[in-house]
Amino acid sequence: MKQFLSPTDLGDLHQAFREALEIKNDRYHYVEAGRNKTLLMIFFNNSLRTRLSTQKAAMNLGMNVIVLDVNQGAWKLETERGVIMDGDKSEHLLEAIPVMGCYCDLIGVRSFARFDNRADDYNEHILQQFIRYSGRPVFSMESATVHPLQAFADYITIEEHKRTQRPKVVLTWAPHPKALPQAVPNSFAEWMVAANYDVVVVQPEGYELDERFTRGATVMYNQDEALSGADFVYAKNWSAYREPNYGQILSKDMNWTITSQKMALTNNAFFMHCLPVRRNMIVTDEVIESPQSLVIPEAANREISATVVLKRMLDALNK
Ligand code: AN0
Ligand code: CP
Repeated sequence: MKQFLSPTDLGDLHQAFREALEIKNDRYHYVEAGRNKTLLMIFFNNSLRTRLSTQKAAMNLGMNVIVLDVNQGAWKLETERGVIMDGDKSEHLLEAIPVMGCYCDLIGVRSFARFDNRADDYNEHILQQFIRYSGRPVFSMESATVHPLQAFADYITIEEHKRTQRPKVVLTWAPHPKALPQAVPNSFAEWMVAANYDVVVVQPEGYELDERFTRGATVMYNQDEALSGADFVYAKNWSAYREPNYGQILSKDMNWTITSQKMALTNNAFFMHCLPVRRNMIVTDEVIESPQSLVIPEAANREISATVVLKRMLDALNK
């Protein structure tokens, strides 16, 4: 596996789930796979889970790890070609990327959508430059439009907890004070459809996601109706995708917060969120603290999804 952006990079998801369980039972089983190999993790944005779980995964595989927070300690990077660099940016990404590639074997990149220009974000302008110029296999640690390590961990979590073969999985928008990317909901919808679950995406008017990610899901606007009979409720905020409102907040309607009353509409559903979560905006204290809440098992599975992905990438390197 030379890159990791979407479920198709993994191939058969059932096989990937079996590998995940194998690693969960014996997480150091492949500790020789990464000997004398170096993972470079590059963060353009903050992170708690991705940073820790991906580093832990690399350590499970015996890798060396270098972490770079681009905005803390590195030179400020220009990302556009053709710019006269007379401002505060000392280095261009076009030199920085191949240099970074010299010191490692695999590269993980976190670079959120910037919301300046939808086409740049949806072309994965930053990540694609890493793929093109680093000379190394690259994986997304949440890039502009996708967060596959999260969606893979969510898929593992649902497989572990589902009570029927084909559960109803509802992805619902919820309110948040700041504009957030669509990466998490895009990947979640894409992976849940790929897993062949009964997938519903529900959001207020104007918050429809890119259809490339929701194709195969039922798109709805009435949250109560969507939640009816749900086996899993995945709450997440995102900003508008559609033009001319790309990246904007259109609603902060607190009627979309996941409460115990909302959960009572479901089939005793599990509650999920990728974290970090704002309590009593996205979800009430009561729901997130309830026995139905899977937020911690999901986070724990980030180590597992990352171990499977890094192992696959190491296998490709060692071939
Ligand atoms: C980010 C987002 O919504 O994409 C990261 C989630 C994993 N969340 C925030 O910035 C709060
Ligand atoms: N869920 C997730 O990716 O969290 P972080 O932003 O803390 O890495």
